[in-house]
Amino acid sequence: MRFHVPLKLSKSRTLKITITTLTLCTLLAIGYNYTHLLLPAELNNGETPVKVMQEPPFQNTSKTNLYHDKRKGNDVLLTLVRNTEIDQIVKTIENFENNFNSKYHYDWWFMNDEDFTQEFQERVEDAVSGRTKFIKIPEELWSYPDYIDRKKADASRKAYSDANIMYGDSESYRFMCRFNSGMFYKIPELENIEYYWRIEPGTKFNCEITYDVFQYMRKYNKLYAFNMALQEDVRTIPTLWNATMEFLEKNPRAISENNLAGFVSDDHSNSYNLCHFWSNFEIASTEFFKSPVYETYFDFLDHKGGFFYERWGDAPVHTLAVSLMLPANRVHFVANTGYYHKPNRDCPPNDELRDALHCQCNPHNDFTWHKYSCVHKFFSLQNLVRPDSLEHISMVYPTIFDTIMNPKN
Ligand SMILES: Nc1nc2c(ncn2[C@@H]2O[C@H](COP(=O)(O)OP(=O)(O)O)[C@@H](O)[C@H]2O)c(=O)[nH]1
Ligand SMILES: [Mg+2]
Repeated sequence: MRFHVPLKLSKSRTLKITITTLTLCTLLAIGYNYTHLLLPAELNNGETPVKVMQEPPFQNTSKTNLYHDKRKGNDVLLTLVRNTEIDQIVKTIENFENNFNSKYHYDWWFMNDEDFTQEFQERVEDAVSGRTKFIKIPEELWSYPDYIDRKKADASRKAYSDANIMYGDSESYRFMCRFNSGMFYKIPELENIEYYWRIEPGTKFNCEITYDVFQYMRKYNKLYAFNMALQEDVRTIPTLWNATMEFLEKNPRAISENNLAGFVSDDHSNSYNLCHFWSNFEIASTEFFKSPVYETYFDFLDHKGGFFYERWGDAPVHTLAVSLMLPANRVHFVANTGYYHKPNRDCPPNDELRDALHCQCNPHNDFTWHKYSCVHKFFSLQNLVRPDSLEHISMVYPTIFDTIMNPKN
């Protein structure tokens, strides 16, 4: 079954929706907190500070501050990891501390579906310059919902395994993808967390990150940040696009104006082009995921059963939501980090830029601007200048340019 949902709203339809929405909003505004609305107001592209808005997108309603420094938000580095991945995570922490966190000392929280061992906790605590927290995931966030037909799920894993699809036979991989899609922010410990930066064991950052990305996102009103983007194996998500179109047909208000629909579809929403933000690197506001629009979307997908009957990944699920349900200018591309997650690497192609960021990587191995990468689509779609040289960065990201030229020690 095909669904044709106009992902870019027509002018007359936009006008009708605007008038209806304005009327409704006026009525609802009295006594209704702004933070309860579906999605926040939008801004112009680029480095537009929050202060130009009439109201901040989300208010910090949390009573407790995580950090003594009140300028900081309740932001944490966040890692889902197994005890067996201790060596990989310690290496990643050391690398990330060198290139970012030794300047900012953010807390680093770890999540696991099992208890963390004493050894794991001690080695990790020694490596992190901020504080650490070790969280055992509640079982209800890492298991089958009762509407899933377990026999059908078993049969699907067998078929995926026979077809030699990566992680095809793995039950835990499916729990992990569902957890990362719509569960992690429901962990009670994360209730007051504003932005998180997801970091996986085994990943590397081979360039210096010269600015506080959390504060940058807050200042410029960004809700989601990515670094690499590529195409998904279609066999893992055969029905995800149609399920998403069906959801949007039932919930047209979930579609954002000025969205990134062109990032995920090349044929006016007939099909998914498989581009997704590679979510092993992800910085985002939990408020986006906690918003009614995302929650309704996740719940709809969860009832479809594709996390278990297929092998839906959290990357395409997050990407479809971000691309269709947020204005494009809420999305930030974190450039030039020298990021590595097997098998792809980022490495700034420009010599001057690589030197300025003390990158330790080979530009010939760069995937970010490779033709198979989806990153160029994000830029061409919006007619944005690529941040691929110092000159370009100074034009489009002047505050980031300043931090490169005057690095914090
Ligand atoms: N605690 C725990 N973490 C897991 C499990 N499976 C995957 N992860 C974590 O989830 C993230 C993604 O898994 P990974 O194996 O890297 O998948 P890939 O990046 O898609 O190849 C990593 O941070 C893993 O450490 C699991 O069964 N338990
Ligand atoms: Mg991984």
